[in-house]
Amino acid sequence: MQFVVIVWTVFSGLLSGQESKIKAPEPCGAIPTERQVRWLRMEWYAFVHFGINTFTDREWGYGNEDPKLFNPADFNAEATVRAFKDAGMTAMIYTAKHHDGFCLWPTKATKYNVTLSPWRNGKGDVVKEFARACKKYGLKFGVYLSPWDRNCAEYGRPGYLKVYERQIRELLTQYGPIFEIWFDGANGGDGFYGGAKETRKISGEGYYNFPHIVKLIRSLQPNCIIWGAARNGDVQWGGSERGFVQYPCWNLINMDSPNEKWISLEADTTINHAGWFWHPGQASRVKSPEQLMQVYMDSVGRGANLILNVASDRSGNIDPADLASLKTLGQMRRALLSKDYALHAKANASEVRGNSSKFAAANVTDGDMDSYWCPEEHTAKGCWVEVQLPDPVSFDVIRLREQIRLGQRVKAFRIEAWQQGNWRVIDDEGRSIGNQVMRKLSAPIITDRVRVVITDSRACPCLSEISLLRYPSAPIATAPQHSPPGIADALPREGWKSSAPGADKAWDGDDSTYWESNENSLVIDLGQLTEFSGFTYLPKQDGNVKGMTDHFRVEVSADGSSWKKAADGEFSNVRANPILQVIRFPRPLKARFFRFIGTSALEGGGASIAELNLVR
Ligand code: FUL
Repeated sequence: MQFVVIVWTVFSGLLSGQESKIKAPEPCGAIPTERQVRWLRMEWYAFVHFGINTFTDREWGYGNEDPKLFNPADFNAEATVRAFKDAGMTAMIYTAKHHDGFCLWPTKATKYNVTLSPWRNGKGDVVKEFARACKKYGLKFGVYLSPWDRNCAEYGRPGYLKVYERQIRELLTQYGPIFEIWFDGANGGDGFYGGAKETRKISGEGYYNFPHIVKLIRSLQPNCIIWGAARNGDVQWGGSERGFVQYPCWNLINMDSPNEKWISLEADTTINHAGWFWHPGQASRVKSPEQLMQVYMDSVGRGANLILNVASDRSGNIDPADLASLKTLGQMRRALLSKDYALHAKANASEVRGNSSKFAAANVTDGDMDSYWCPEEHTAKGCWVEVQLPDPVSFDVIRLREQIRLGQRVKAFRIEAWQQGNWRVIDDEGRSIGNQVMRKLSAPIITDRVRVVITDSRACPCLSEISLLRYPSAPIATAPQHSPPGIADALPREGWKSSAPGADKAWDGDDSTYWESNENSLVIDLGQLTEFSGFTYLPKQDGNVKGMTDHFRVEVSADGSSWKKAADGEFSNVRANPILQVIRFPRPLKARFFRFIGTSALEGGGASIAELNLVR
């Protein structure tokens, strides 16, 4: 007996000696920094837009709003952060300064800040309260600091860059660890600029000298993820403000060239259809938990991170309708991730690198994101890894992860299930994996064997996890009431007339059609004298921004010949986020004729409207 033990010890010692000689594959292409790896594992977190716009019903402040307007009655950072924590979020990012330039912390860089507000008698600091609450509840904290500043007299000139740098320094030295700093890409345009009230265009993003800013941030907080910054940072915009990224999703820019660089994607969107800031009446426009779950699948489920905006309202808390949707979304996400049927299941593979346990198939079901299965070096196509369950189970989501520290490799894969003695292809459209991909089947499938066949890869694949999950349905009892995007108090549009060709497309109830004209105005005969107190404008929805009205003037008339102005202004942010715009007049008015004038359009062109409504 003793002899057997000695022989086995010597033999296995030899074996593991040999095994340890089997080297891990070389990284393939650009690889993420540890900062980026940690960040990708955070998956999803909140965005909080809260500032002067919350009190003016605007998306972009002009920069001359009275600081006294900022006066939340009952700001409660802890309640907000607790709600994020309960939903399973890992962090929050706060808009410390939006394009209006109003700073929500007592900065020394500009007078235009929260000390001028009556809130907490001018002694308030929103950044501090959110940072503290995050620390208390174990969430990470980040800041959004708009480069565009419509208040600063020096904006567009070298003087502003000093102001901006000082703001960065303050935020990164006074509030503890900042996990991410967000530099918005919306830049330059008209604004207050210290009273100049003019349009200031900057000469591209070069104006901010981002390489310098990145160096500064790295010196102050080396672990801080830098969003945007003209691709000088760690993470870039997901490409839409609707919370999805394209699939395949590559964390690489300049892929396959000597300048290949790892930059991850962050998808951003807001929990309702009302905008980034809170707006009166937005409760009816909250997205349903099912829609938000889809957003999660189209962002996190494609290998990006998701930042979901849940704005604070005028009291300084989350709107109850948003909160209800967030809560149910959190429950649905938890339900999705709560049971991995593949965890600790047996696994085998077409081949294993050096036959080493370090690279064994079982690594894909051990629940450890760092261990991985890997075939021989030369095998980039046609290899497979299989999961064998003790009993058949029903699932409809397959989650895969790559060991991204060795680069993002897999370019194509298919998934097969063992059914009636054959391998049946259940998904043939896998085109990227990265940190994770969640492939949802059109219907649940029952099987006890699943395999992933790698059909193309940049180098031998290194798969760290295979999970089999069940997609959740909304718990009906807690799902909030919600209505489709729109506005509850819109007036009927029957009987509207216009002599302009195609005008009726602006009120045909079909969001996909639109009126567009080089004449930049549209006169509508409402058919009778009508009382209304505002209007809504839906920008065209076909993704082509050319000709999209972004500044307007509206006029009204009782007889169609003498006109008076009802409102003018900006449809803020329609380029990136072409959602319904709600414009309210200071007081209700009566008119029979309504004239919409597009005073400027994106990328030239006249004016356009997908849908127009008058509101009671
Ligand atoms: C955009 C901004 O213009 C919006 O107002 C919002 O802050 C969004 C997150 O980024 O570019």
